[in-house]
Amino acid sequence: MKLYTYYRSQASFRVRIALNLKGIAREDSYLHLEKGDQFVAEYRALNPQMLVPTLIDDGVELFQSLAILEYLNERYPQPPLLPAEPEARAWVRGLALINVADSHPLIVPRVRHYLTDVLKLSDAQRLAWIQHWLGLGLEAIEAQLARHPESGDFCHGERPSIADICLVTQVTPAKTFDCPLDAYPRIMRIYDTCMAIPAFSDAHPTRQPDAE
Ligand SMILES: N[C@@H](CCC(=O)N[C@@H](CS)C(=O)NCC(=O)O)C(=O)O
Repeated sequence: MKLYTYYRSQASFRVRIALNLKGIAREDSYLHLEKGDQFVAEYRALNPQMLVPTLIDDGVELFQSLAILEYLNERYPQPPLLPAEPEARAWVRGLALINVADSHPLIVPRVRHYLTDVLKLSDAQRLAWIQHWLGLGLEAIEAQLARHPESGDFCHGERPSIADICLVTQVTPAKTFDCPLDAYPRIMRIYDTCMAIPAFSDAHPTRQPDAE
């Protein structure tokens, strides 16, 4: 498998975790998003949205991290990244989407650049934007965990799922952008449990060969 990735990309981080959990080896191809590698014609032909990650499996081009996680889970079922029961699967997917669909899209590089370059926000205003949207996502995840009896060391049950992968990619930028985290004890317990697992810690941005 070949993964087009950038060390700081949270969407790439999700896919790196899933591949590690499944024990699938990969070759990484590094794109430097701040230098515009995603816009070169060769990559655009592969991923017209010009975003990372892209995963190539047996000639199949896969895009959008959550779709890639679902693909990996269907194609390589062990260990499972979703619970068995439909209700629990829906809950896990819902929790993941708080990060993937509602929080992370508001803080990606292209949005941050638009805030600064087009709307001329100051650094302080831009940071307030990032902290605001990350904070709302954290609040929602913490509230869902509080009312979910099956949450504990992981979001659901006794093993990591897609929800845990996406919880980790909510917390990591929150740490980078100095969001207060004291109000989220459930999230931080799960984050610490996950980061003690090599499949998660080896996938962390700081552990990638292209990290700066
Ligand atoms: N929803 C997409 C998000 C992909 C995405 O926005 N990736 C970011 C890095 S995390 C990117 O490539 N950004 C380039 C840019 O914003 O110009 C996914 O989950 O794969």
